[in-house]
Amino acid sequence: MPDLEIIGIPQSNYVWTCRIVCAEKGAPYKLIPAAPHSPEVNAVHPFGKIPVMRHSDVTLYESRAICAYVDRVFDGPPLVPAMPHLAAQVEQWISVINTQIDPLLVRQYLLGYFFPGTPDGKPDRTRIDAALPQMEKHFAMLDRGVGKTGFLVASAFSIADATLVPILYYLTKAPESKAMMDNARNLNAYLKKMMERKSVAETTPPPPPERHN
Ligand SMILES: N[C@@H](CCC(=O)N[C@@H](CS)C(=O)NCC(=O)O)C(=O)O
Repeated sequence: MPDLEIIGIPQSNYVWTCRIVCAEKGAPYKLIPAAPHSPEVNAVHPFGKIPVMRHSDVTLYESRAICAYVDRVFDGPPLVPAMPHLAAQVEQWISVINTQIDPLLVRQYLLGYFFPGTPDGKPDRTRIDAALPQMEKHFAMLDRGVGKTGFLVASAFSIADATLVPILYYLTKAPESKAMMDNARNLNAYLKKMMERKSVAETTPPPPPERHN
């Protein structure tokens, strides 16, 4: 029985990121599918967010910290390059994904479809429509980012790719973002290739229902 536990429901983009990293490293782990703010999660994360991690007497929260820990503790290919400027680029991507991409594309736009919180359960058009004008810029930046090598940093898979791929996958499940993905040639090819990667394919959660206007 592996003593590494990744705690959080598998549909969460950040739980998926951690699982991709475990798979890349060949790190055996147990997935405990706990919801945000459940007792298992609250015991570790001060704000009740998923994922959290337990490994022997080490507990961690925040996907970035969990991925860094798994990368350093387990064998397998390094998921942050050794060269300082490339390692810094990985950090730069993770930071911009966490502070710009995820808040707009996931929390505001996608959750406006999948967890709208509207009285009738219909998509929250106000929230979605407010996100749309800024989204083109995000897609253009990401399309440029993967255009050169097919990876976010240098020519190898890194924690930055593990952080981006789940978000891109979910963006293909809502109409406007799917159209933007279809128009972003590099990003489209990148996602297709990443979805075929063993670590991604074997951790992909069951698909959410497609959402329409
Ligand atoms: N910065 C955190 C973000 C984690 C996060 O936002 N998780 C979501 C699920 S994808 C969550 O727990 N949401 C519930 C909430 O915010 O209350 C990380 O990288 O782990």
